[in-house]
Amino acid sequence: MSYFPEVPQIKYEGPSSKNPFAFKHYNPDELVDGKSMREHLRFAAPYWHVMRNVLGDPFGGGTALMPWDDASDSVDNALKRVDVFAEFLEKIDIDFYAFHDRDIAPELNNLAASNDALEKVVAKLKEMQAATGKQLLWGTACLFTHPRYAQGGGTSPNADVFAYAAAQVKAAMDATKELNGLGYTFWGGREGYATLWNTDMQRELDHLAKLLHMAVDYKAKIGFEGQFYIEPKPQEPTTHQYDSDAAACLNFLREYDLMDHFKLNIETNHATLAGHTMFHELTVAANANALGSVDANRGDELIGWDTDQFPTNVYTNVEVMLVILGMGGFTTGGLNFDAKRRRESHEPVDLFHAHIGGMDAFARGLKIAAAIKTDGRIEELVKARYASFDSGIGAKIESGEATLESLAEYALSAGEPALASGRQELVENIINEYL
Ligand code: XLS
Ligand code: NI
Ligand code: NI
Repeated sequence: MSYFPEVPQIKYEGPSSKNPFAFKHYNPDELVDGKSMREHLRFAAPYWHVMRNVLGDPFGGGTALMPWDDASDSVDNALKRVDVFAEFLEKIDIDFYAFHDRDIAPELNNLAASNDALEKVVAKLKEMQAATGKQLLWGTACLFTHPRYAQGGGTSPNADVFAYAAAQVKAAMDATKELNGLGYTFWGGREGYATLWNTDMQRELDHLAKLLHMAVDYKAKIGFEGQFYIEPKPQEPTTHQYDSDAAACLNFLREYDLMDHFKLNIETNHATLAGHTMFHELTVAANANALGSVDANRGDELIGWDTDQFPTNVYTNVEVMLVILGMGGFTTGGLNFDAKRRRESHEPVDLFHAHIGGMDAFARGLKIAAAIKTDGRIEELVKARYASFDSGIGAKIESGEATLESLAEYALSAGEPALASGRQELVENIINEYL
């Protein structure tokens, strides 16, 4: 039984191919910088967008055609989706996936029933993994959809809600461990606030840290070896999300003594919502040795929300891959397409067009980033900009030998500093040689 009968196995056909169901640039076994593209890019498909996103927007309901789905909350329906997802992963040739507990299994009338449903679907996912070799990049708990989480999960003013959230995190961690997940993500769904007039910010942050410490303890207790991630986002759904950007997350992790246990999962559209480039957010995380994984998507310059579009901007992908190559590649993480089709692209085949586009655009990003690295001219330019710190007074500043007094004395005799050009346009020209 095929759920995508009109879609063949997607294979690499090269840049001259006009076949919409073929990769033009993603050639999984091709070596780039000594590693296959498959190993570099570690693509993952998110269950929530591929299997559960009906493509609604604030002004209208879902449009997505899902002929396999009876739209019910039954466990049977959930189990059937696993078969559909497996066919999707196989045909598109994506090795990893990610999920929220409530994407894969329904939320039922009470927690025990929901936990039970989750276990049943996890058992089926385990079979699917064994049969296909697919791997779980990360799991997570959905602490934002149900009305009980309207005022937060770990930051809810209601202790019973906190307890419910903790129970869900526990079950989702159990599920992730059972599936040998390589990671577990905390995206602060509604961990933030709308107005400070009704909010005790300090107390909420303390509670969030408590929840994360409980997760760290439980992780050790059950022997789950996956990597924990925090995923920054500045707003949406709340006005002020606590995990607003990479720097805020790092500060939170340091303040609450969690730095050893977490890395960051950086999402492109969240970076732009925070008023940063993805390049900036990745660099902040990588500098702290805390860049773990990527939610690869993009926003729309003209719409100010998390549009979660497919990452087809090659320029951005070059920047992403430069940072990833610079840190020596992913370890537990990968490129998770936290992206959905436009509401107008409602046919099942559009799932394939969407992912083919993202994979090809990232394959180009990887190849161009590797070429720019090998070329070395940009690296040289950057090095040259800081050359005055390599010796003399600059070296003394970096080594800590210099003091305000010694520098004041130096500046008096050295005269007015002579600046060299930043050469931004030259750098941009070199990048465009490769695009
Ligand atoms: C929402 C987030 C979410 C996380 C997983 O904006 O991107 O999808 O990745 O909870
Ligand atoms: Ni995300
Ligand atoms: Ni997002």
